[in-house]
Amino acid sequence: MQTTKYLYEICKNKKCGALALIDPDTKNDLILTDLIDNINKSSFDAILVGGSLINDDNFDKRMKLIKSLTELPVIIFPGSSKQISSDANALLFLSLLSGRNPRYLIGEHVESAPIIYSLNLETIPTGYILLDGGSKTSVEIVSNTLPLPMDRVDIILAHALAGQYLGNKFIFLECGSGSLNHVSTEIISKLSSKLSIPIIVGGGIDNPQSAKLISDAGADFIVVGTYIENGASIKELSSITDSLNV
Ligand code: 1GP
Repeated sequence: MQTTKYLYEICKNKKCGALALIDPDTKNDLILTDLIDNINKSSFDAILVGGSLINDDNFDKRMKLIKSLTELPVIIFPGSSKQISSDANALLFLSLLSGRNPRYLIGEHVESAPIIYSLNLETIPTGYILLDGGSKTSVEIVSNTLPLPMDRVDIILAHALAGQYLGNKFIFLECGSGSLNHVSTEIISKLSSKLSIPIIVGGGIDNPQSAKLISDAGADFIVVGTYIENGASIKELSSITDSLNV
């Protein structure tokens, strides 16, 4: 099954799905094996792989390893056009809509398109909106763009609607890895009442209470990264994924 279709099926059948995020550059292979094992046993629906600062050799090598360790779909969440691998099931084709840096609106896309074509890799067009989660994140620094303030729901909604009208299949609301605050429930419920495409919410989600609030507000997927990488147990991770659908 195509990965986009698989994700849309989850939106139809679950209140909220769960995506695990692995940054493949910052750890050795032994830790990576343990992390994937925890993810496999904690009811996640897919694994995102990517990061803002990854060197190319490691990316390909670690993608292969991750793919060999899981039955879950593995989706590239690219920090740049260099992060492409034929081992992935699909790639989020991200447009950084909250910024005005042409490199992340079209530049990286043009550079990666011929490679994606030659690998016959499935792309998932995704409008990516960076929000101010209270700490300066790698995405903000590396992309040289400013996050949108979380109290400007009208502006955030305008960006999300523009993303939908441009043909994106998902809107990804991002507070950044390890952010102090996760996306507010006010933003999620406003956007979910206006958009007709699913919403992915990531950044700073590290407990079942927050995950449930985000799910109740109308998110279609949450993303958990730092909590997994900090060594959360299967029990702790399952308490998050379980809380999404009650
Ligand atoms: C970052 O949204 C993801 O791009 C996940 O954030 O690492 O804070 O879980 P965390």
